[in-house]
Amino acid sequence: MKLRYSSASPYVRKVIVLAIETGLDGRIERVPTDVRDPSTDLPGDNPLGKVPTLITDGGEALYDSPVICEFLDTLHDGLKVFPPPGGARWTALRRQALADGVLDAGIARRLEALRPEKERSASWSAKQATVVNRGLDALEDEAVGLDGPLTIGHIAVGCALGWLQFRFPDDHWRDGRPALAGWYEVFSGRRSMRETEPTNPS
Ligand SMILES: N[C@@H](CCC(=O)N[C@@H](CS)C(=O)NCC(=O)O)C(=O)O
Repeated sequence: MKLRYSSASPYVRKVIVLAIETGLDGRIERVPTDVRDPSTDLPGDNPLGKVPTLITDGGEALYDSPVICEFLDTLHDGLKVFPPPGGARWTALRRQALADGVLDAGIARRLEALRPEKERSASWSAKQATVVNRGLDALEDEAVGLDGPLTIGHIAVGCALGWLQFRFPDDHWRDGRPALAGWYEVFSGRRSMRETEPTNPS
């Protein structure tokens, strides 16, 4: 399998963390992909032009990160990070949606800040910041419940928090969220998280 990736993408990080946790990492060749390069051939694999995109051994291109993660989870015999149908599954999927939604808003805010100053919208940026903060507050409220077996929800939350720390260090997401900060302190010590710290693409 081939994974088209960027070293800064939190969605890519979800896939690689899952692959490390489930012992699949050695089966995935990582293909660096610059999504901002106008000449990239990425749209040939993914018309949305986004990473992560996984090319399976059968040659099928899969996206986006929730789909890739669920596919990879079918390829190993260990503890599944997508629980079987039932309450635990919906909680895990909802947490993934919440964490991915925090990222979507955070990335929208970052892209807005990268536009030429006269094209930026302060109200749009403020709206995205509100979404991020509401999402983080919701995660703080349920942080105690994050103890328990590893699921895709945990992986997504960990990657979202790590990305916020990477891109918005001055926002101090931990402030006022002691339970979430405590959970992340432990979670970010996992080998899969330590080996996938975000970096700016070279
Ligand atoms: N919902 C997608 C989001 C993927 C995404 O937005 N990836 C970003 C990198 S962090 C990207 O490739 N952006 C390129 C673009 O939008 O042009 C997922 O979960 O995989």
